[in-house]
Amino acid sequence: SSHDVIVVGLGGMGSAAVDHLARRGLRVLGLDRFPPAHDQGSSHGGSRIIRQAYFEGADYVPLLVRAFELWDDLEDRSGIEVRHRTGGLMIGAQDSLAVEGSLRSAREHGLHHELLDADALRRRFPTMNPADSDIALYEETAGFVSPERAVTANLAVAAAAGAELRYGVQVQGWTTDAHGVTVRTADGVHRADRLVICPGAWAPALLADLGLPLVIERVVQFWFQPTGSAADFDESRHPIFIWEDADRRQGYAFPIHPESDGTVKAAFFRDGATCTADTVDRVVAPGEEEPLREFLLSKVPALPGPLVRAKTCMYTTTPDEDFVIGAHPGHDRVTVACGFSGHGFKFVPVIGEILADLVVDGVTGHSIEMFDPQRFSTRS
Ligand code: PYC
Repeated sequence: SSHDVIVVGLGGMGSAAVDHLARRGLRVLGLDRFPPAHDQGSSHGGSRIIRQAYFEGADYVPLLVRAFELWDDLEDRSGIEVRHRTGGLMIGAQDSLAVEGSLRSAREHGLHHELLDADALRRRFPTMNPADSDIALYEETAGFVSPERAVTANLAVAAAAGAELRYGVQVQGWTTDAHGVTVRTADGVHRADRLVICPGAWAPALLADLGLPLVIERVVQFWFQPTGSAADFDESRHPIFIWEDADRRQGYAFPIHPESDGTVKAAFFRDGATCTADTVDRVVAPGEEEPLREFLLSKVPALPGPLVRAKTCMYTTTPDEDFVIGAHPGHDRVTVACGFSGHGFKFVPVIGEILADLVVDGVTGHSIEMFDPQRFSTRS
């Protein structure tokens, strides 16, 4: 066949996969049902947090260290600015997951960080109104990336390295045989030696045979105009933050930046309503922002001013909130990456590297045991 590998899905993960595969000299065909850097999946909205003191688990830290190197490398190779270094705050009670987990990761991996008590937090970041019992871990290298710019950069360098990228092509199904893979689309059939599936929220359809216990969540991102001075929320002085309350709800926000139109983006992390990618209600109802507004009002009082915009996005969440990456258990020519559970985008370039390792070498030097696609069916 004319291609070594077909990559289905060119969102965050698939766009990184076509980049890393094309760089290694493979003849790559990338397919997506939407235009480049579209807003129908999970890789849009102008900003995604990046951080290394990872409260979700210290095992993620080596991947994050590599991802940060690769974000810089992507900027260098593409000439497209993707990364904003704003610093980041994980805030909550001493025993909150946000604080305790990030501190554990920072200490275990020797990551540079500062601990701020409530007074120090108020002094240093005057927009913040913590309870006296709140503390914060500050990480200077944290910040955010633009998902649209990241996807655009990945696709540009992949195309420059020879990848053939097709958009507006819906994949209807795929099969494998002794000689290769066949991908059926509305436009016809494509053959290759191998297949990489990065389906995002379409995983239940494109990977139905895996029987993964995924929940697709509808999450809403809200853009507020601060009531306080816009300068106080500018990325030059305001960090990203994730703030956990006594009910373990986590709200997060990004500072104002040149592409945010004077607004601060904020949302709740996780706890979206269950949906499917094809039937998700993309209309945001009047008043949907009220729980978030109330959450933010006590914590960053000048943040939630007039609501300027709101937009839905989707998470593809696994029971343990760890990713699904590896060989398809029933098809050795097929590699899958999905289930990023609302915290995957910061890993995008290292996932591309891992997928290229798996396709080209059959193994990767990165630790991916915890992402085993078969872990949910293994009886212990
Ligand atoms: O992964 O940092 C993250 C994140 C924040 C909100 C949603 N995901």
